[in-house]
Amino acid sequence: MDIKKLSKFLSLILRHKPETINIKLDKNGWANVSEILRGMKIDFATLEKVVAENDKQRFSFNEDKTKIRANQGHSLKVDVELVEKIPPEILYHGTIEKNLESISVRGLLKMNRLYVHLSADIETAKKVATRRAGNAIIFKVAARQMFNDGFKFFQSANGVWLVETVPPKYLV
Ligand code: HQG
Repeated sequence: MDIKKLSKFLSLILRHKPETINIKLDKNGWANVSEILRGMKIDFATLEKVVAENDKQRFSFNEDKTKIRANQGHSLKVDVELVEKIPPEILYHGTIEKNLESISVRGLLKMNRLYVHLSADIETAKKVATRRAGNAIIFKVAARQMFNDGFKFFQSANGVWLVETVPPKYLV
């Protein structure tokens, strides 16, 4: 069983397209584990492995492991009960050169997802950038200044920083 492939499939189901396996998420982004197992044609032990071995801890079970959801990255409008947090002085965003001009003018936009994703360190931002073909560039975001100006920051259960938008003046 290819755990990475299953993880990608699970991300698709829990973030973007639960209809792929004919299921629905509740308003907090939870899917029933029984429906996931049936839809993905895997057993519970395999699902536990997918969750435990995930390099970015993308998924969480509820307490009795009857439900599962993605921690971040959704395009579906679900409320995963993100915790509002005071960000550090600087956060990072990795992207590719072809977006540079547009980002400089329009700022960082959430595009298809619910939030702009920011990283706490440059290394992680580099990894995000190099998922795509093209020259990687890293933006520094004056996160604490944004927070002081009233922007809300959240940190997902797996440590990703999220914000609705980053106007260009906060890109340093
Ligand atoms: C870019 C993965 C032009 C933005 C990663 C990015 C991350 C603009 C793309 C998580 C723009 C959106 C999210 C503007 C933003 N003009 N381009 N004004 N504003 N962009 O995938 O941050 O592995 O939605 O720079 O590791 O790349 O799936 O966001 O290139 O944590 O768990 O528009 O997804 O996590 O792309 O990645 P995405 P992202 P997972």
